[in-house]
Amino acid sequence: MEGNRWRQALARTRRTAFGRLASLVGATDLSSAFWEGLEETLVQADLGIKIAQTLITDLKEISRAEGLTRGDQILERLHTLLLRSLEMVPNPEPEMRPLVIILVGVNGSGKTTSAARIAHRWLSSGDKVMLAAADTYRAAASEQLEIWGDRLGVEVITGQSGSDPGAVVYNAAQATLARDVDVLIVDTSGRMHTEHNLMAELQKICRVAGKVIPGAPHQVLLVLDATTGQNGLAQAQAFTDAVDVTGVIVAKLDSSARGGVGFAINSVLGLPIQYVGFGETLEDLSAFDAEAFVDGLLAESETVPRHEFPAPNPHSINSNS
Ligand SMILES: Nc1nc2c(ncn2[C@@H]2O[C@H](COP(=O)(O)OP(=O)(O)OP(=O)(O)O)[C@@H](O)[C@H]2O)c(=O)[nH]1
Ligand SMILES: [Mg+2]
Repeated sequence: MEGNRWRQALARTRRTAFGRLASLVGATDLSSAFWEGLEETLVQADLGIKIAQTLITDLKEISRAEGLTRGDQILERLHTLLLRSLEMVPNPEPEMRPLVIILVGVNGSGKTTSAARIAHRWLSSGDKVMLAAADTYRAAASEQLEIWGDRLGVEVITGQSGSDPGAVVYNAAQATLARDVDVLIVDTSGRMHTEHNLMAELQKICRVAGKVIPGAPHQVLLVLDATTGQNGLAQAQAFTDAVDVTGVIVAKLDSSARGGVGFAINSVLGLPIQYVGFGETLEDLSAFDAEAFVDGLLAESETVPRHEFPAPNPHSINSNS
């Protein structure tokens, strides 16, 4: 995804939180109001109190050590520190075939939509894809995935409503082998982090996949709803405890004013952000790009202070004088 799309995707977070930086930076000296305003901005973007405070402490230290006096200088350093905090790069896409990818997460986080978008990605790279509707709880869930399957031209393995999701995964894994499928993408039902039996069910789904296809699942992606911010992170922990999650999909970045939660994912969950979702179409999923992410958040606030605008060139042929 090019820079513009990232900026669009992050517009809400930028406007609600980081947009304030422009006026903060406009005020020249590094007063206590400046630092408070900066910390508030970071908290409002939902980076989490701990990260926000660490950033402020580090920035104050840097400004002392380097003798910085202007807001724009601090903003530059903030850019660097934010980028550095996104230390975990997305995992390289696994090369083995068949590849099994399982999507997990709380209710409504964006799993099914993400399953379709990931299918679209693999199709685009020339792989044969299959979808498994292991969400057998809601009758409408399989249907939703089948509609995506139709649109993508991809076979969807489903089960009876209320049936064992492990059985769906078993059938899908068998079908993957039988039909020489390259990538099997498993959509699971949403579950609350407190539902221990449903967490155990996820473990079973993973075990079943591994019994049919050795080494599977190769990717377990935890789908987080960016609009839930830090709250979503607290819930996510139960998933990383239950199964070997390999990475995070941050969905709904476009609807969120809490995109700053992205900065806490590495440190809190110990996981890389693999993809971000920024809309409802098949194209609206992108591999995570730390630089574009930080740029998208800070874009509009990187204004040149008034006194630094270049003086008009008196020799310019466009000069009015
Ligand atoms: N704006 C926006 N909407 C999204 C994004 N991803 C998902 N959605 C919407 O969020 C809603 C829920 O998405 P689903 O993919 O059905 O979520 P789910 O996790 O499968 O939900 P359950 O199966 O009920 O747990 C749908 O209306 C999606 O269109 C995104 O990146 N941006
Ligand atoms: Mg779903």
